[in-house]
Amino acid sequence: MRILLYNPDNGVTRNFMPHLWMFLLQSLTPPGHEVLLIDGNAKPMNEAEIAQYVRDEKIDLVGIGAMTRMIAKAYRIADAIRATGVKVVMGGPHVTELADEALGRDGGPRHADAVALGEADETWPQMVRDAERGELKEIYSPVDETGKERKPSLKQYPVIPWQSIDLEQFNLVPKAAHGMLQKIGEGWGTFRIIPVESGRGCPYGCEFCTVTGFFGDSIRFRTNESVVNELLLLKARARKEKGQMAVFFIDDNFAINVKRTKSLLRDIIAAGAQVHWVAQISANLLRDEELVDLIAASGGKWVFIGMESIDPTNLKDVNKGFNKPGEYAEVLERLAKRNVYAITSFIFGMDNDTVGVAERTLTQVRTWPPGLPIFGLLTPLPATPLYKRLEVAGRLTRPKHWKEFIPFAMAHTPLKMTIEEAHAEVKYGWAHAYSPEALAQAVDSLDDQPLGYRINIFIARMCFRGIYFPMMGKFAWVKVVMENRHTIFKLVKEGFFGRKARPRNPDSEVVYGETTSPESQASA
Ligand code: B12
Ligand code: SF4
Repeated sequence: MRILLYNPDNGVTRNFMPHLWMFLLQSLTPPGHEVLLIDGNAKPMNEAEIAQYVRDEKIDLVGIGAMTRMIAKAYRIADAIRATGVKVVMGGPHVTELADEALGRDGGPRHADAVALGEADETWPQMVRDAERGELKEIYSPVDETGKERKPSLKQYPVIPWQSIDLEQFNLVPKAAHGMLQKIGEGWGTFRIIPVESGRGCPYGCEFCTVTGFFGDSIRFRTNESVVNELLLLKARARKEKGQMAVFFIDDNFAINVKRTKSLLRDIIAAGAQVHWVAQISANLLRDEELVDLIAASGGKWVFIGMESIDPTNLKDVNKGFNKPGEYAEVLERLAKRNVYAITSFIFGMDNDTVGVAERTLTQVRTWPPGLPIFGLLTPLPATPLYKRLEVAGRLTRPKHWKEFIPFAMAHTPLKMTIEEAHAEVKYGWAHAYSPEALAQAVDSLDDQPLGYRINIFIARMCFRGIYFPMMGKFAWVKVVMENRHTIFKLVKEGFFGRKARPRNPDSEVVYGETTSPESQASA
């Protein structure tokens, strides 16, 4: 069969990174089939275009995966494909929770011929075989012989053939600059961020999160060797095509077992498998100095921290009381000392939030080392404890919010402000954290650092701004460049003429003998 795996676009940004599930299922497809991949974020297509593609390419089976926020688009695409007579199977967190919706068993229209519940590592090969024989069942669940749910072990993780996969659609370097940039240093002709998982599961059970329910509270890890080999493969490919490759460890909490994470990072260093990487780690686990040393030494550049709120009452309300706002600054300093920076994520619209929460949060953020703050709204995702609590309390204003996805819009009423006030807080957060003044301040606060660091944080901030303020077209970029022309001019001037020597911050350490040349930092 010719199988197409498709991920719909998120309707807001072009994703900076492809989705792992597509590569994983491609690698797990039984031999004898050809699998094509399309990520709508990199290759946008409307319903008519995808239907035409399916006809032109003579596709026999389509697999679609989507988070809740893209499910409406996923259903529209599925409908267009099914209208051509080709079968559609769906998987991912949303349809796992609401399989009846996808299968039209809830009174609504049917969008999928079959649904994979939960992790599909073991059920996907069966789905392919059944589809080939024309015997597709409606639901595939990962269960053992006795019918009990079984979470796949990651000990026998498939080798994803990164050396040969067509990654053209995921190159972040504009085509026009490709040739020229290939010649710079070790080569910048391509720059890709690749998702790699080292483990699955998180036992913390935060109220708004689907992870504990979906992946389970028992954590599973790949072997160190399998992760190290994957990194070596990626490094080799980057070298071969004179480009750069960074890795996003997509584990929900990369350091959930600190001992094991340290052992993995040590093995990465020992094998010379360091690439620049980013990972999600909760603040409580970053108290460990040795862990942070190893993060820096193994190539860690950015850590995503779900801070959620600076208010302990809010944190307790959403079962995230293990976050201690009092230690946020210390954690961020610990990272910054090793030139590792943080993407700090905040949620507004929590039950103890009142008007002014954005400014109160920013007041704290401004005292921290420069990072990438992001702001969202508390969203009741299906089947989460949060959804159930709000449903029981009759507080859901849009119980099926995913049917008509609106970015940055609440689906329930917070307790101490209105929905409109919560929206205004998010807008305030983004507008003030990413204003030209804030960007200039972030660059200036790294005055004792090499130029590469400062350019790095500036570019990262410009890109992150696009999460809230869409920057899809060329004009949007021209506007942002114009607004930030003073900072850009300053950085360019420094690049050409240098600057007066400034004392290096004695607190800023370089550990494990890692060099900090501007080039070595620019891809983080
Ligand atoms: C990496 C990641 C991202 C990346 C983007 C995605 C990417 N390019 O990889 C970033 C950081 C940008 C991101 C952002 C967001 N994310 Co996110 N993200 C993840 C994360 C941590 C890993 C995803 C992953 O690769 N998992 C590993 C793979 C193997 O698992 P999987 O995708 O579920 O696939 C398996 C099965 O689901 C199934 N499957 C999946 N698709 C298909 C398709 C078919 C046909 C079949 C048969 C099977 C199948 O088979 C796979 C193998 O078992 C997950 C949490 C998690 N651990 O999954 C959250 C998660 C997916 N994100 C989530 C959310 C909410 C978001 C945000 C909306 C957060 C926010 N408020 O802004 C944003 C929005 C994204 C956007 N703008 O598009 C939620 C989604 C919940 C839901 N019901 O939709 C998750 C589950 C985390 C959570 N807190 O609950 N995210
Ligand atoms: S720590 Fe992160 S992944 Fe774990 S339950 Fe909480 S939000 Fe979800």
